[in-house]
Amino acid sequence: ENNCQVANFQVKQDFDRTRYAGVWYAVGKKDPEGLFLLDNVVAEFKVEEDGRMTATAKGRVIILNNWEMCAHMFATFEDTPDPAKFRMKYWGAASYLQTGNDEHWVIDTDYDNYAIHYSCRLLDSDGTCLDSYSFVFSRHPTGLRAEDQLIITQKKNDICLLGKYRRVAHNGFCENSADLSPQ
Ligand code: AZE
Repeated sequence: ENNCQVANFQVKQDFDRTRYAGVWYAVGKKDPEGLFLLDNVVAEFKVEEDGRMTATAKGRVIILNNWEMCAHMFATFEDTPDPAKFRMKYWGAASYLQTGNDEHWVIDTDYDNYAIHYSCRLLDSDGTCLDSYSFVFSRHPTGLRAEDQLIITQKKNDICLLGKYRRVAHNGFCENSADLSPQ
């Protein structure tokens, strides 16, 4: 029992960033407050030559004035004493996209099929989280295998977000839409 204290949330033991690298399709998400990636979210993690983790991500967003577009995002990760906990600095290919510095915790992954990530943006004075987001990732755009769904449900419960996720659709928006941003 962790009483929803963020400090007590368990993360992946002996996290291996090399095995985590590659493409992940978001299949579920719990949104934070404010603007966020809507759907068609695909992330690609890399380990650079100096060992640091980086990522790119794409996803459909609607920004001011109801402008729908595919956001092309970049991220660098700062290591912490826990190998599964990072600080993620991120920015958009275009200046009107979001920039930020968020926690990036890998709660669980088997590296080959599923991963569940967690980020608390605002900690309450009682140690619970006031504003969080989380992605369930799959190596397969079609979704999670039945055997992985049970694990993910358990992990959602462990991080006090059970029932707060939505399915993330993949309909090719970020492949078919002209992405006018550089790179
Ligand atoms: C994440 C993991 C891979 C790298 C990045 C991720 C998060 C990106 C965002 C982007 C928000 C963009 C908005 C634009 C208007 C977690 C998928 C960068 C949170 C809201």
